[in-house]
Amino acid sequence: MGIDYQERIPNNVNLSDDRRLQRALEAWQPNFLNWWHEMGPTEFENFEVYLRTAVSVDSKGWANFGHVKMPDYRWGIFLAEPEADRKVNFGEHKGEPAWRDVPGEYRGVLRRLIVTQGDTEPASVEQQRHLGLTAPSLYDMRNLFQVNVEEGRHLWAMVYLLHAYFGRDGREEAEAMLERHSGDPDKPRILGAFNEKTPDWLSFYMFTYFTDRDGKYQLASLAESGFDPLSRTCRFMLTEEAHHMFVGETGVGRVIQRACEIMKEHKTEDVRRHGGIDLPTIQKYLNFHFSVSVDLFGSEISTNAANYYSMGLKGRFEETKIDDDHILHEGTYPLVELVNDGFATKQENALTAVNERLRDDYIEDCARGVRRWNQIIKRNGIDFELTIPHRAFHRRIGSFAPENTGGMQVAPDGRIITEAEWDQRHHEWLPTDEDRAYIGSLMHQVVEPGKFANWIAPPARGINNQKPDFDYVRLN
Ligand code: BYC
Repeated sequence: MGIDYQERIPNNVNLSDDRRLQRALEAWQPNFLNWWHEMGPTEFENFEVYLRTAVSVDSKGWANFGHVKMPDYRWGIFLAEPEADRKVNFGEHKGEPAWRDVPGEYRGVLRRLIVTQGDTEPASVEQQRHLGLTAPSLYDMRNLFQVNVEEGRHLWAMVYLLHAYFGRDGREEAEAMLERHSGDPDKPRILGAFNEKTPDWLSFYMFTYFTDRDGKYQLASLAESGFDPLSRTCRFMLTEEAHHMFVGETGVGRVIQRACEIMKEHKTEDVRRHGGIDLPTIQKYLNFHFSVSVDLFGSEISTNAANYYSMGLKGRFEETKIDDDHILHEGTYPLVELVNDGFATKQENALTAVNERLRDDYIEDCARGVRRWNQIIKRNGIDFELTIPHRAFHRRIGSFAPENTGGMQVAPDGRIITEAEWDQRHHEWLPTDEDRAYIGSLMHQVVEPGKFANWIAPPARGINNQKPDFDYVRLN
């Protein structure tokens, strides 16, 4: 009897007609499920979770809500609808018809970009795999699992491209994505931030605010790609990414709200004494997650990035809305650099500076949400402001990484400091072991419907307009 592919793997890529792709995916799927069982939220496999599942890309199909056990979630393959007569919109091939197949001369580079993107998706599931055990409410637990299954789906999206367009080496890369693991000393994930731990819920909210936002900007740049299947895949992924950033922004916002309530109620700044998370600790977590996430944009001056652009494979954020020649042989872009004991802005070749331009777009977006967090503090009548640290603070990649600054370090306010001052004061700026232990001590699972841990305020509204005491996860 034939398998109903539409039922098992919802898709809009005509999977049921493509025998070669079916065989490749059928071979990969059991390995994916094994990986999910071993490296995903293992303890929660048997519980029903109120998940949103995409079964098609139209407005009705992409948000179907219902209680599902996570291993039964239908990881589908969806590409945004094709645009008629789409062209390559930038680089040396500008104006040529967009590619429906992999341009032979760019095969290796394109595969590498897809693998780097794909590698982050299972990495984040691995990083978050134990958080269900300490969820501050059923609402939050459900959001965590929604994020997890969608990151799994994003892995499927990249694996689809590898299987459908890259033959044998694509299949090998798809396997390797299940073999590297976050933080594994021998086979780590490719990018730095995806080997960091996400041990507690404050880290999770910061991760979904700052690191998923890198995902938004990277996916948006890949959505400009001249390789049309990649563009269409990323466009659909972006619709899901928005929810992840919502979880981050509202999550941090609720922790801030609760800190303010405790400060007002007890007329004190000692929020910890009353079991909340104090604003200075939130600032330290923000500093950490912002700095590891800005590293994800690569070096300020990058010939890799220039090549991706000239080849027409990875564009800039909202490429077609930018008013220039989209070839960038001549334009310049302002770049902040370290000179002697201060910063100066230098005009760089716009083509080699595309990473920095994307980082600038990202930082501006990050700052908007931080302003909204500050509004919460202000509305509560409290005199405190969260700030985004200077872009050169605590960097490991690019021109501000210590190996490229001759040992000079940068404080969050942009002051250049010696290594000795850094050693003395970094505990004021980044979470210490003690801070992490305190946050860890607050992490206890709350599973009574409608109840929330003491350190976080309830959300303004439920998912899909559900009532506050809705059973988002059925734990029995
Ligand atoms: N960590 O010219 P450079 C997401 C390497 S997040 C470690 O500076 P390039 C998500 C680089 O590979 C979005 N290594 O950088 C979020 C290169 O290595 P080789 C993920 C790094 O290549 C939350 C060398 O340093 N998607 O979706 O211009 C949850 C010099 O390279 C790092 C993408 O990233 C680092 N941070 O740019 C779930 C898009 N940075 O050549 C999901 C695809 C650089 O010396 N990736 N290196 O061996 C890219 O476009 C580029 O690879 C990067 C780096 C922007 C990441």
